[in-house]
Amino acid sequence: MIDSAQITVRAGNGGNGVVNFRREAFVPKGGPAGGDGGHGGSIIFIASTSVNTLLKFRKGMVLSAGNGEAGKSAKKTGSDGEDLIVEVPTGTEVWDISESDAGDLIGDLSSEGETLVVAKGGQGGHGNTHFASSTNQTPMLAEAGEPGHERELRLNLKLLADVGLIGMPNAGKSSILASISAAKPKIANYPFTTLEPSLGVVYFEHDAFVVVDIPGLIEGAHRGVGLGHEFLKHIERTRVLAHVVDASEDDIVGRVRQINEELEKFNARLASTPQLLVINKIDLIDDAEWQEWLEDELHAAFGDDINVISISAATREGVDTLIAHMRRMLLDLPRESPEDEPSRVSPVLRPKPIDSRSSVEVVEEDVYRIVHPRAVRLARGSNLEDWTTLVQFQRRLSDLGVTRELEAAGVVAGATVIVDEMEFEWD
Ligand SMILES: Nc1nc2c(ncn2[C@@H]2O[C@H](COP(=O)(O)OP(=O)(O)OP(=O)(O)O)[C@@H](O)[C@H]2O)c(=O)[nH]1
Ligand SMILES: [Mg+2]
Repeated sequence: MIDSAQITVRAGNGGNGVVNFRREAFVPKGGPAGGDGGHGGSIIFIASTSVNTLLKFRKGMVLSAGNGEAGKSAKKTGSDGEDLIVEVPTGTEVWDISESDAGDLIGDLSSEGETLVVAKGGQGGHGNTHFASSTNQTPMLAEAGEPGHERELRLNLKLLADVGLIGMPNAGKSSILASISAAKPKIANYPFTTLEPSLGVVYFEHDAFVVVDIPGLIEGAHRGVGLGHEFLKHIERTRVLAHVVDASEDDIVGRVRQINEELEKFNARLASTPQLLVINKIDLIDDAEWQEWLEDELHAAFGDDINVISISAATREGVDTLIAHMRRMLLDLPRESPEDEPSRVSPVLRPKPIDSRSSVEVVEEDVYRIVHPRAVRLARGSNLEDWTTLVQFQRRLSDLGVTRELEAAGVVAGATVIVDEMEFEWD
């Protein structure tokens, strides 16, 4: 089963660079002193085995990181926006679905502690100190911060079950799953009601674990008799097996043994998975001494250290104890050793470079738009209404190679040039 969530991630914008001059007595404008904007915070996912599901990512949720602060006077850089670090369950796949429903896989957080930058914060804009030169001691230009990266994500988590419910058909495995989780598996009084595995999340004391219910097993299941074989693989990686037996059947010891032989034949490792023996349907037994008698039988057959618990999925008798018992067994077991795989930091995913695109668009005859990202930020961060600033901006366009592109696109004196929300006449 796949747990899935769709969210929006919005990294912080870079802070604007500012235009500022040193104040000196008798000097109308001292040297440029406008500081740079701080960088926007990024959104970083970190894989954690202490989170089991994607439930906390509600539909339509927007995760955002802090914006960078604007630059200050005296060449002071604004402070950076705070990163947002979000724990996701180990095993989470991250898909970018901003452009298509199918999406692009941008990362797979498969080992504990692995991180992935899912939205990169915008760079802070340059303050006017950066635009000073030997010929220009009063730079009027400053750059706006780069917008933070925003994208739509789909998270997928292949739920790895912690506990597998096994046993003969009709023992009540699906009834147990339904009584301990919100799962709604089909339940009926005939064998092979369950045709494919279903999973449920069990909550217990601020914690959660995942239980899988598989079709019933019968003799020969390891060879593919019944439905068994195909589904035994679903419990190969569970850490605990809850072996369910119907209390009202005869020869309980023989039944338990038979299922264990099937497991052993399929995969020896399954036979050594810690087991909890669950005697279900005790509401059908009205003999007061029966339970004690059965436990003695089971201990005699399988040794004193087997775990046995008697319950009724129908009346819920013993069900809470069953949950606590499963949890205790899981706590006592080591996790699949994540230490084997050293945690690694994934490459930072940057917004797709727009460089490959042209810096100039022809809007209509004699109207051009500059889309060069740095030029746009410069226009946004400076006051182009001011004539001196505009002249400096045009000089800058030439340095950035934008003028050449405008000319190649056919711009002539008198044409309208648009940049960001500003329009001016080309001369
Ligand atoms: N009296 C009683 N009946 C139960 C109890 N638990 C389950 N049953 C009944 O036993 C029958 C089988 O239950 P399921 O939960 O479908 O059994 P299963 O082990 O999932 O069966 P398969 O999917 O066919 O392998 C149903 O009629 C249930 O209502 C119980 O504690 N007491
Ligand atoms: Mg079932």
